[in-house]
Amino acid sequence: MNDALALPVGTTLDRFIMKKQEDFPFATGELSQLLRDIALAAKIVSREISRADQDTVGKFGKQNIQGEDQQKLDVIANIRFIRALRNGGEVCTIVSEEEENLIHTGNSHAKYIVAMDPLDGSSNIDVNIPTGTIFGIYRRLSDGGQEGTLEDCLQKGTQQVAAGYILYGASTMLVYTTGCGVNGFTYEPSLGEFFLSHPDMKIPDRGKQYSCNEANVSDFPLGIQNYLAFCKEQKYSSRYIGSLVADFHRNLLKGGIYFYPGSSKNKTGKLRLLYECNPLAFIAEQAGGQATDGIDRILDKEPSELHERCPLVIGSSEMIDKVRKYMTL
Ligand code: P6P
Repeated sequence: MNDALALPVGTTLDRFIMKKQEDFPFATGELSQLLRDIALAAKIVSREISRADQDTVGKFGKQNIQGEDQQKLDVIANIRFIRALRNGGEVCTIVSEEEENLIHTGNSHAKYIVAMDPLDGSSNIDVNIPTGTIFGIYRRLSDGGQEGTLEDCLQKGTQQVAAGYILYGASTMLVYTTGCGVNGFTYEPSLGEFFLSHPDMKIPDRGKQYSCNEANVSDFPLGIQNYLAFCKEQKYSSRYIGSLVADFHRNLLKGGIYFYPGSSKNKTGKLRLLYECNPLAFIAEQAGGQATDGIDRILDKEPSELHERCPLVIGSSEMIDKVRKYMTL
């Protein structure tokens, strides 16, 4: 029984974190503090996004490791999360989409690693479309007293101790799991607090919505093309915002499937395993859904590089099973 059901809607995030910590007698409070640090950065980034003036909107003028134009808010969000995690003291090393190499915080005795996409979908900011932060949290494998290692950061998704996302939408929401279900919190800017609004979130086993960029359909694997044809035969609705966190969140609430498959041009697709696929896969599974590369479970994948990409099919369990059938015909 998830004890979130014991906590009423309206419980603050801080109270919720403390309550959950009580369930773990040996908890030291470090993960609780780390979650608070993430929530703090989320509040600051939410304010920056809603402000969106000439200092924050538009291109930064450089490209990130992915060769993508950095938006000013990409850089701002990256700095804000790194600063919050460094000052919070619970994280020794960070993997960020915006940084080619590992970021060592100086907290050499801290036991956690964070892999994050500080602001996914940032090219949508200028047109006021929702964006999101995605994060996964791991325990370091190396001994304390030194910088985190590459091995610490290249752990399988099953090793995540927590994962979540912040959706900067009509309202700002923080959704996370520590492996005991998924809970959603809505931010009230006038009070500066996140409040429990979606306790014990479960994704419906099936839905009638699919999210993909159909412009690429001719490059999709045949199995995916056939599944897409099936969706149209079933008269499902196409819903593609172009912002992964927003599409994922809608499918989590209503049921549905998002897929960014590999293609003939790009076998591993566009999304990154460490800080986009793994955290959302952990959440999807904790909510009763699935996440695969079309066939195999995302969380079982053995990362080999910090920024490696991976095809992603994620959402309602029965829909993911159907894709697997088409992919293995
Ligand atoms: P495309 C945003 O850049 C992102 O990483 C996801 O948020 C989004 O779902 C996808 O890429 C959109 O990619 O190729 O369809 O524009």
